Amino acid sequence: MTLPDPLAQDPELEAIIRREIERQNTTLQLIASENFTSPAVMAATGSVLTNKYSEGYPGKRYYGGNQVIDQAEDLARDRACALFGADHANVQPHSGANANMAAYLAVIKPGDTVLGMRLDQGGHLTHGSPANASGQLYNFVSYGVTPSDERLDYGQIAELAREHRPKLIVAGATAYPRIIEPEPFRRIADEVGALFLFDAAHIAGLVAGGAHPNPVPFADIVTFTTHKTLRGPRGGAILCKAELAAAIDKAVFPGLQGGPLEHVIAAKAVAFREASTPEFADYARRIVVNASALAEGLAQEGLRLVSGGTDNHLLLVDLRPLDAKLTGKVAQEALDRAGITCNKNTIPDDPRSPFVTSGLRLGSAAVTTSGMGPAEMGEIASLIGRVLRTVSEQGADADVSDVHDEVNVLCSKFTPYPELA
Ligand code: DSN
Repeated sequence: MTLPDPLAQDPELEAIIRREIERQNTTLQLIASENFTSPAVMAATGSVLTNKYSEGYPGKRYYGGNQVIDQAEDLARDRACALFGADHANVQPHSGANANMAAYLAVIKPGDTVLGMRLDQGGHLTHGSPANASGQLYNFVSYGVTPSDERLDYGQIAELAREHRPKLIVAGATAYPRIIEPEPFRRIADEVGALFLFDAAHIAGLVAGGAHPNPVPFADIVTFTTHKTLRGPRGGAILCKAELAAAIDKAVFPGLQGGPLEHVIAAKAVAFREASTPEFADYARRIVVNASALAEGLAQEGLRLVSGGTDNHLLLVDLRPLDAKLTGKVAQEALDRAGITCNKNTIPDDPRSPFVTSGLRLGSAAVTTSGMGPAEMGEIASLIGRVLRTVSEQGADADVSDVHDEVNVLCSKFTPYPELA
């Protein structure tokens, strides 16, 4: 695959895109919410479907000329339903955040009580953070992980639900390395008469590949993103029970969004098809194997894994056992200089602010896509250990170029887009 010729007429932008291809091809991508999507997904995203206005839904559009677009959106909806075993799919949300806000708009009213996981315990902004519209519009009551094992305690969540009688219970996380069991949430929701929303943004690919329990049979609504472990285009989607279909669709459009991005919806259809193959199931399994291998390697480097390890694609690393003064911010910047891309992250009950943090969040989805396995995870753990020890001993601006050279060699053997290089 080559870049489209017309881009050559805009050398300024072409150079920027080439620099980003080079960055993705030559450095390690360990951000837990990122992946390398396929050329087919990128081709659909870059297609003429971007030209069409199609407010509404297949068969019920506000503008003419949607007879072909309808087929693409129907294909995406049908494939999403088949992949996850859902009654209904809305594939129009531009992002996971929009999917969550649309779900709230569909089933609760401003001021209603909702139970969700606190952001600094692993939840998401849209799970009631005061900085987000969700926290401003709704009365979120938060649960977190236990101080003892840093895992969800379904008994504690049940107690909170009994005390606060929420209208909606939200499960799901952006920084929780363990399996989230949908079944106990369903039981709690039934006991207090709440609806149950599972935010599967991070784990949608693991669910599709059979490497994480599927929340669809248990939840009233499942929201997810299509670009993380699912490896599709950047975007969101909502699955729901048949009886909520009309409310969900109305909430997405006209409730929250305008014209859908039909080129992205077509790319979602491509990704749903890719995710339904045996190769993808094997990919999902390898993501989990690689995350475990990375966790083991990092523990050997003297780092502490929040909750002691991982069951999914992500790891939360507590830097303090290696160096109590080393912050996530300094670690992220030093790793960036070494060609290792990840993000600083609060760990449960972190004494530092979200801009500084005591931890790092790492994920294995992208490096697994590029073909790496457990041996490379061991190598990456040792490279990370070297960078962190260097900054710990020599200061935040320490030279880590020797590690960068080794990262380049490793990436030259596992290049995600060799055809674009
Ligand atoms: N930005 C996403 C993540 O990294 O988990 C959450 O929205």
